[in-house]
Amino acid sequence: MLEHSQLAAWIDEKKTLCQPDKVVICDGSTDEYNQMWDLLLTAGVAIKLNEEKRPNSYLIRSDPADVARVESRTFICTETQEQAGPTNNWIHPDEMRETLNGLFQGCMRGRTMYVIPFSMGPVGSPIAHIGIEITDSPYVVTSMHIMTRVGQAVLDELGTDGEFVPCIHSVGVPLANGASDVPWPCNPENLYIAHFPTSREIWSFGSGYGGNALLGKKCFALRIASAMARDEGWLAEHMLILKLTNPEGVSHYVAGAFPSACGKTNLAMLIPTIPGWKVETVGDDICWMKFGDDGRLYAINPEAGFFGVAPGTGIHSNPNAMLSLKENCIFTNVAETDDGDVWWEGMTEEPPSHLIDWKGNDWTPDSSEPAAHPNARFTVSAAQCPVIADEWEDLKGVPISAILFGGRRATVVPLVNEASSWVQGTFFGSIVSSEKTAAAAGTIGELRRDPMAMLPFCGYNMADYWSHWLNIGKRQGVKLPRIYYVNWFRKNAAGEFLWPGFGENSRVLRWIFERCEGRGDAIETPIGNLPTREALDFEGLGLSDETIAELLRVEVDGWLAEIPLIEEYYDKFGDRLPVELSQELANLKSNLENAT
Ligand code: O2Y
Ligand code: MN
Repeated sequence: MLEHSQLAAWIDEKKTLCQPDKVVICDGSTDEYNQMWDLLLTAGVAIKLNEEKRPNSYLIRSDPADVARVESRTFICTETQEQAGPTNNWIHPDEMRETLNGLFQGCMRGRTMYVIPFSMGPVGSPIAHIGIEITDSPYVVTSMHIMTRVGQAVLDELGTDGEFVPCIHSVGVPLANGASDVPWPCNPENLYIAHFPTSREIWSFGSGYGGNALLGKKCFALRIASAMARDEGWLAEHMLILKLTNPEGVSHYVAGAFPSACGKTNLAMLIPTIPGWKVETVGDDICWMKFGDDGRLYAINPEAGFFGVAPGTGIHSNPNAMLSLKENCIFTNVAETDDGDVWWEGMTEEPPSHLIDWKGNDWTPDSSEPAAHPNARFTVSAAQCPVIADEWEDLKGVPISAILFGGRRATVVPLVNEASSWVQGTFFGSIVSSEKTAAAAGTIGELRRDPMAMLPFCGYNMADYWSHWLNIGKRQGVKLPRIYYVNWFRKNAAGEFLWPGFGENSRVLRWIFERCEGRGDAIETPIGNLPTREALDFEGLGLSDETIAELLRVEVDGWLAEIPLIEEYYDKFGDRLPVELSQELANLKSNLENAT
């Protein structure tokens, strides 16, 4: 019996719309988790992995047509197109509601409607928020168990009239008159991932995969939460959160926004190479920050698990992720080994001699296709990470000292650059870009602007989002984090990386730590504050003087060539572009011109 009348009415309304055979209110228990796996095993979509090798873990193979987030079918439904902005797909809310009501009509016939009460963030935290996801996918139920906090504690926290974000999801394949099911039902021809920022609702139809279906993650914790944060004066960001501790035991918390394929999870779990320093993980993907009474920004990781990309994750690239994956995991679209375990490209140097690939076919190293899908995922509780910070579930959050923005740039952007103000830091975030890799559509090396790594995740006009960042900086009596633009991916003329990356990134983190402590030398340059040669520890890296100079160089010509590209990008936002950002761009230009 639900005590929250608005919630009960919403569930009733959706039951009438979707016409499921039955309704289950999820309690988040282990029994419920196991029941879902029994269903998925019987449906033939899941495989229980070898208990000796990978206890309590499962492999799932999705339909090959349903393997990733689909940005082209992701919509922000605001009253006007301008409110959604030039970087989002827009459909008017009335039109979208009509379409969705048509699609959802009877869409759960022959299925069970699961109602998942979930908290994004530790239950009871003033930074956390609650959602209710309705879904007809048992796979979504299992994943939500790991990725969020599910169950009665959430309903208790909601009480009789607490606020929740209603999220409704269907795979979009009703089973009429006892029709038989397929292992992974989905409806890619009718795909919609729709967000209504004004009424704070999410509707998702046609996909059972990842960010399309686990609505707490990108849909709620970023797209809807970014609009909530704008209205309520906080920040919902696509950022990792790490705790950095020096040999004396002093700690600072750092948040970092990086576009995909820039090693965000690896950085969140980094093992420092510099003696005595320690990195611990608070979160690997999303960060919610609200002001504390002391004027500092306090952050929580709203998620409870990691939904990490498997290919490329190995004992050398990310030992802590691999250690997290010992047991109690879900693997999606990875390959299966002959002894009932999992494998993916990059897990070991040598591939096994035989595998079953992500599509269920025999695979050998001679096969022309990868064994695991490039977007294959692991799902695991964050609590299993060997370097999870003790305070990762603190209700009050952790105080953020520094924010990093980063992209993948072979040229122009130096190893690290400190903003001299919040406004300049916001400018840095607004111009974040990455070179396209072979994995992305488009010309290799072409720049994709991904402001604050939020391009696919900002729930409203990006220019208004920048204004919100600037407004955060205008608040009285606040002590804001310092902002840094980092680039681990600079290359020389021969196309070789100049910086070793991985654990060596701790050397850059150390300089940032020292700057937060009021130490660490920097020189003011036309582009920001760069570390002096002596302030960064290059000891033992074997880098030549030329390489070090190149990593810390102000590439004046490269920056000057970039100015018109930034101008062109900013032009997209018309008069909504905050004047502070065009002013920063103008300052940068004149600083560079004066330097020539
Ligand atoms: O393809 C998906 O649904 C996953 S996307 C994803 C998952 C975990 C963390 N980040 C992302 C992302 O796209 O940024
Ligand atoms: Mn992400």
